[in-house]
Amino acid sequence: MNASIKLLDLEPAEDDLLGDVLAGLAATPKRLPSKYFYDAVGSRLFERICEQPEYYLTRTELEIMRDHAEDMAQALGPGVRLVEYGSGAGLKTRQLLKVLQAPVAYVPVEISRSALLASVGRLAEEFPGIEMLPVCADFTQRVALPEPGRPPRRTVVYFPGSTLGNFENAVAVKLLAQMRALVGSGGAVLVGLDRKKDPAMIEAAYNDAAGVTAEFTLNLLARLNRELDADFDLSRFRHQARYDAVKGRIETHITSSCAQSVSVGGQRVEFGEGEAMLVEYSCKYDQADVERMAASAGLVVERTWTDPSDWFSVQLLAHA
Ligand code: AVI
Repeated sequence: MNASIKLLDLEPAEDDLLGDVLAGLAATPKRLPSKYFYDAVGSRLFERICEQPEYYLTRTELEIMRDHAEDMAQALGPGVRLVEYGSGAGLKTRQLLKVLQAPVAYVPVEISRSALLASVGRLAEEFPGIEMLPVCADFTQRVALPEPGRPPRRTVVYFPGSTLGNFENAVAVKLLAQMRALVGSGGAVLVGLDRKKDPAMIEAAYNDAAGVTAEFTLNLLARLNRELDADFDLSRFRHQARYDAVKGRIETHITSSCAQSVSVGGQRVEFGEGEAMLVEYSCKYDQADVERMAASAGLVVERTWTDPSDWFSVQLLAHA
């Protein structure tokens, strides 16, 4: 590890894959946690999703960062301790770090130690003037922040990618409230959120023609075969992603094509023909939704940046 990188290891609890999966399969209706999509294969497939022509989210958020990062840096001001939820491997973080005014530290918070160290190592080379203080922790839990060499003027949590939209509303509000407490009264939260729009366009983003999203979804079952010695026959399950316009979210299911019995961790699980397991929500927000969600967490929207078509948004939230 680069000598200038100080890792704070909060030793997050290991995931209980078997326990979580058996609990989800015992529930009615069945469900599986979307966090388990991201093993090595799933993470590579997600990168490919981001390159699909139908998946407008990543491209559009990057466009917003390209066009408005300087304005965001101005709004954040000098001397920021920038905390990122996730490993910060992406271009969006680089665009922000490039333009921040004399930031005092960059603090990525990530549960995977290897992903964290790999990405922060690259960033340290690119930004030798910024103190790198990675924290190995589960950002859904309370996190203690490391103190930089220079005192920060304010702390800002950066949470790009509409990842907040993968949490149910109540959980998303809880996470925002935790971020509010973490940054303190002078701090802020900069969050990327996908917009509500033409349902056909949203559905296409989660049903790309090349079938990469379907492969990503079904990799969850392949992972259970690999890690829990399960015997899911992937050809007997299909990916289904539908937009619920009332709830404003994509609901992704894995649906059983026939009545079948599967062994998972030594237990038998029965599936009916057409039975669907919920595996992911991807929530979409109009500005009123963002304001409501922020208010429920004790925050207000200070600034909003969007692309010219208003497909995606980056929102600056501060203490109410
Ligand atoms: C990471 N997250 C914001 C993606 C999304 O759009 O909900 C995950 C994803 N699932 C299917 N495609 C992309």
